[in-house]
Amino acid sequence: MLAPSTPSPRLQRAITRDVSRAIARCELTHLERTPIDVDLARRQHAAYEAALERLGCTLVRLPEEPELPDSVFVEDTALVLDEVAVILRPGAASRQPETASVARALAALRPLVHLDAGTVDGGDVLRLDRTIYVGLSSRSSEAGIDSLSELVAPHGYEVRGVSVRGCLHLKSAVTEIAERLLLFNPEWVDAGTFAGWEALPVAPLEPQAANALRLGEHLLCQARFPRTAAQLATRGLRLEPVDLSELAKAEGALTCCSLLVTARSSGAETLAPFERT
Ligand code: CIR
Repeated sequence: MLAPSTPSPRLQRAITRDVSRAIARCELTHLERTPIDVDLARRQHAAYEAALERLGCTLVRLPEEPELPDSVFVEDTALVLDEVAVILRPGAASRQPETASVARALAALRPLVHLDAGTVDGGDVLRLDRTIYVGLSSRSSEAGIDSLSELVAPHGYEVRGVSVRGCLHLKSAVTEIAERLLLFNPEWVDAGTFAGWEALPVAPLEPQAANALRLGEHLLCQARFPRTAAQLATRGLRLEPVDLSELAKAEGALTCCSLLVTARSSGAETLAPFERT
């Protein structure tokens, strides 16, 4: 059980989607296929959603997509910035139909633009201030990065490609965990890429621990990586362990199961009332 927590300072919505009954047919790149217990995956996913709610998010829950095995991993379909939401083109063809329903949900919250060349998975996108780093992975292409760059440059963002190795996405290798602080796996990405940011390495026995989800002062981390959690605790981070071990068999982690949409202090979107779907 998570301890009661104060909400994140800025209200935000979290778009999520139920685990597909077809998840056994998910894309796999670095893992062997093993049986996935759909009911357990759904229970764990529900606990993840509950943690998001406890920490101040209002959920926008999209209905299950029975024919789209990886559709629970909504992060890969879009990049949400304060100014605009970019509807991406996932690198796996089986995942490209996932974007339509996410675009419909985002249309109420942000102006939309669409990647129109190449491919980019949201899991490859790490925004740090006004720089958007994109992993040069098997899913995200140079053409996609160029297209993204054209779409966000008018809003003052610079896009940079980043080499990654040995993992699915850039955010498998590195995530932002606190103010000017990153968590990373030195085997998969070079921390020197992120000038001006302190980078903590994961525990060597926990290579997949670098994917954590920052929610204001709180950090959702994966319960199955206690060594890394112990290191993070020494930094005074407010950890919220979550168990998504069943979705890990589909190469999913924490950031990939939600799209966070921060309420803007100005603009068309209003803070209340939040709709619940
Ligand atoms: C895939 O290979 O596309 C899915 N099985 C896993 C996607 C995980 N997404 C993410 O980390 N952003």
